[in-house]
Amino acid sequence: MNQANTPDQPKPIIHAGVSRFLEDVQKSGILNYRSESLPTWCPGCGYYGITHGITQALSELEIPSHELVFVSGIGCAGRYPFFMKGYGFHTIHGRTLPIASGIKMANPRLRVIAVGGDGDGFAIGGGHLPHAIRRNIDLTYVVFDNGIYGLTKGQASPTTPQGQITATTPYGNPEQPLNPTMLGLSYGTSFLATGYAGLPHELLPIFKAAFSHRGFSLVIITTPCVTFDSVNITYDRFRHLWHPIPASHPVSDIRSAMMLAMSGEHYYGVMFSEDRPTWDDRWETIQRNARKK
Ligand SMILES: Cc1ncc(C[n+]2csc(CCOP(=O)(O)OP(=O)(O)O)c2C)c(N)n1
Ligand code: SF4
Repeated sequence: MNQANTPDQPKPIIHAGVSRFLEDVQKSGILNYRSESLPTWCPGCGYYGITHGITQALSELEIPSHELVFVSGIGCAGRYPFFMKGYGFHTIHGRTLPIASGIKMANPRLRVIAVGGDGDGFAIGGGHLPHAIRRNIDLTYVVFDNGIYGLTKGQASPTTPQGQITATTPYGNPEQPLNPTMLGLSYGTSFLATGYAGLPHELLPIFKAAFSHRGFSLVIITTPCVTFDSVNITYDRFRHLWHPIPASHPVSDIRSAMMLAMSGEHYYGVMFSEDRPTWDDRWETIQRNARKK
């Protein structure tokens, strides 16, 4: 029997609170930035919180989805472009930033958002970060930092703490982890913000600031991998560890930003921001000078 011939099925009962929540989600406009494909991430993965923050910011800034390009490498985070409305490019492992840079250089009118895991960005792709930063290409790079390789089932990554037991370090990780925030600041990024996926509402101002910044904006979001990490970045452990960046922090002062980055505390917010010519600005100047000769 096909569906058209089946007798009317009873409608599912939706609790009034849930129904109100669904209405609010519809009204918020965030679904305008989500594709038809539902995310395949594990229930409870921090990536849902990050997606909420990004879509909220895009919606509040009223960025049309046809101007957006989401670029990713490989990993659970790499699946991101499938779940978003806009152009998408799921590239190869670690090559997120060269592809994203090329897209922006070829069509500066596009808004390019590159995303990837800590493995994609700091291990195999680690050599590309300083160059995207020093060019100050006008794009946003969001690192979903869960301190582990999620897609390949829980191997140690460049941000796994020393001593942590993982699939590749059964007797404890012998290596010292990177400090991604210090890395971005010392390479000279013109914008750096940090956040925590377990505080999704706090991500809204962070992404709004990043998407509004002219130049390279690096956003590092700490996020739980609920399937392969039960000891380090867990909702229980991180619940009370996060503080907003103090309002008195001078955001264009690199030394103060570095002090925050080295403090060992978990801060969320915009840590550093400075207006500088972008790659496009310099390219225009070169073209003008070349025409004069
Ligand atoms: C050249 C290459 N080397 C290794 C892999 C296997 N691989 C796929 S994803 C991945 C790491 C994923 O970890 P991360 O980037 O942190 O993203 P997550 O899955 O945690 O979101 C690795 C090693 C690959 N696909 N290609
Ligand atoms: S394996 Fe980890 S990072 Fe990947 S979807 Fe599941 S919880 Fe998220």
